[in-house]
Amino acid sequence: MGKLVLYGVEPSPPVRACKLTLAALGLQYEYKLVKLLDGEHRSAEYVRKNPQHTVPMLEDDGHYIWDSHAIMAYLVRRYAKDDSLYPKDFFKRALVDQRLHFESGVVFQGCLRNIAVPVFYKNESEVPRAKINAIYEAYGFLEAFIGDQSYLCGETITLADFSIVSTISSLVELAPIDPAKNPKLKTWLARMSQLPYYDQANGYGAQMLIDTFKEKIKKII
Ligand code: GSF
Repeated sequence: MGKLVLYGVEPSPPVRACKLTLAALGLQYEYKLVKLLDGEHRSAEYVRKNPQHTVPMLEDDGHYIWDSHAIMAYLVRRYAKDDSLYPKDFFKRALVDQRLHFESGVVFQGCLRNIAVPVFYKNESEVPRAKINAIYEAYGFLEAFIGDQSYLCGETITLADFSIVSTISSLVELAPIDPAKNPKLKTWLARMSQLPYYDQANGYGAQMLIDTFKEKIKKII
């Protein structure tokens, strides 16, 4: 096994999803902080490795892999002792994949980035109500996905849980989960936060992002 290096920054949800996966797998890795605000991710050296200049990025044995979902799936395929986090069974894997794509398109891009980009990069301090409503719509979908299960894809934890908790835990201040409307989502989030490695891998970074949102967002319009 080569030395694993994760490039990232704490508040980033997809970085935290990778940290959860690495912790769940018990893998040792070096963590390299990429100072996004100083533009480190746009340096010639970083762009040579990842032309999309995003974090997270994983380095393994001279290979560079980015997009959290690709990184998490790679880590399980390569290093996990069993396939429980990302089952080989066709139907079980299709379900995990559906949730991972849901995180990528609907939750991360459609909810979180849609709010964060104007706030962080254009200094906007007002968020249109429609963007908050999009979060509640996503909560509704997740409520249905969880159903009577303990986790998003059944009774055992999968990569889908790590991916989706990274974003949802960052949105709960902007859109508090109403236990009357989304009881299953609320219980699932509480269950996830009980993981022994949760705070270190996700909780602290989520709070950092929440604090920045609080500081910059003055009003929902
Ligand atoms: C998202 C990566 C991303 O946008 C994934 O890895 O899951 N779908 C991808 N990362 C942001 C940081 S953040 O918002 O989490 C990033 O790297 N932005 C800097 C840039 O230049 O895009």
